[in-house]
Amino acid sequence: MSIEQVISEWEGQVGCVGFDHETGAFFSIAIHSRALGPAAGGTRAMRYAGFDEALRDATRLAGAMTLKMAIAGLPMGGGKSVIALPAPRNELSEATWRRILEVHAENLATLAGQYWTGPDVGTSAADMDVLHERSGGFAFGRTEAAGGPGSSAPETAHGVHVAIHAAIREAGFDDLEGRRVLVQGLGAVGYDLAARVAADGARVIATDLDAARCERARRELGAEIIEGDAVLATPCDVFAPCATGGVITAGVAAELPARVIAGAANNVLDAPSTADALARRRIVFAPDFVANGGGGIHLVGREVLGWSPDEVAAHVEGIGTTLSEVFELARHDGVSTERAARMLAQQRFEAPIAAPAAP
Ligand code: HCI
Repeated sequence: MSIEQVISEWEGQVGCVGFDHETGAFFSIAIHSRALGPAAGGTRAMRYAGFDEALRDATRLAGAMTLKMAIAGLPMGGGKSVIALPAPRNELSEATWRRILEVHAENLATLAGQYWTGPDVGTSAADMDVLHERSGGFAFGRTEAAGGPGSSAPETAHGVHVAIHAAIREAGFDDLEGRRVLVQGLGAVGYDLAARVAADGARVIATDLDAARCERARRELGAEIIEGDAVLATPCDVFAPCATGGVITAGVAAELPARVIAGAANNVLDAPSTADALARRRIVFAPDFVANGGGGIHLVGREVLGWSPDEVAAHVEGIGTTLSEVFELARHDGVSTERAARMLAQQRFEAPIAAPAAP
């Protein structure tokens, strides 16, 4: 896909694009909306096939952030940073990574608070410490040692867990005892989620590219480990995508042997219309921008709204109520849950709840 196509197919702005010759990293910051407050969304740092792919990811993810903030009732807009790395993150030297963070921090400073970042794939709370310090403060999610609220992964996993419970009720079963839950991706969020459903008595099936993570899940959670290419053909009650986006295509939706889809990955569907095929098969899909909102609730709740950890947890529990509204609206209007969630986000977008001023 060309850069012209990427830009012409979306409604936002690209705040900053740059290439750093010293490291070979490509930087982009997409700002989808600032209607509800400054744009916010994480910094994703990984390898991409090309700059157009990186920019496409930034724009699509920024759009998802707008929906995520609106439906969670948070006073922020949607944005995202994507850094296309010159080599896999774990092969970069400390000096190269440091330089990449410094260039990114300069981009954040240029945007002067129109966009706030946070952790995402390939960046950590420790990286937010650097970005916060070097940008003049425009990063959420610093370590507790640096005065931040720490990792957003536990609250993201908490929210997905709440979403799974709301979705299984919609699918007609009340608990996870003996149910097969397939977790795709055992990163900080996926592993935490797998532990939560294992504690509910679920039979965990898991996969990850990293053999050590799989081994740990097998040992600690009794997980059955499967190959990555077996994921979409493995029968399960709940499929929890917690790795990359775009895993559910129309072809997958027609065949997936699951009753519920609820996970942490952003943009799980390749297109919103793919949800129609899931609805036809009565597969209950918890839209990702609702299910994975716990991280944003943690970061914005703690750092913008001044919430305590308990208040954050209570708002994350609210994801269950929101999903019940989504399911109800989908049933009432005869539309997919994705469509219903977008309608609900749009309503909240047009009538934003009163909230303290954003930073
Ligand atoms: C996400 O949910 O994908 C990221 C959450 C977030 C919220 C606010 C700023 C940065 C990241």
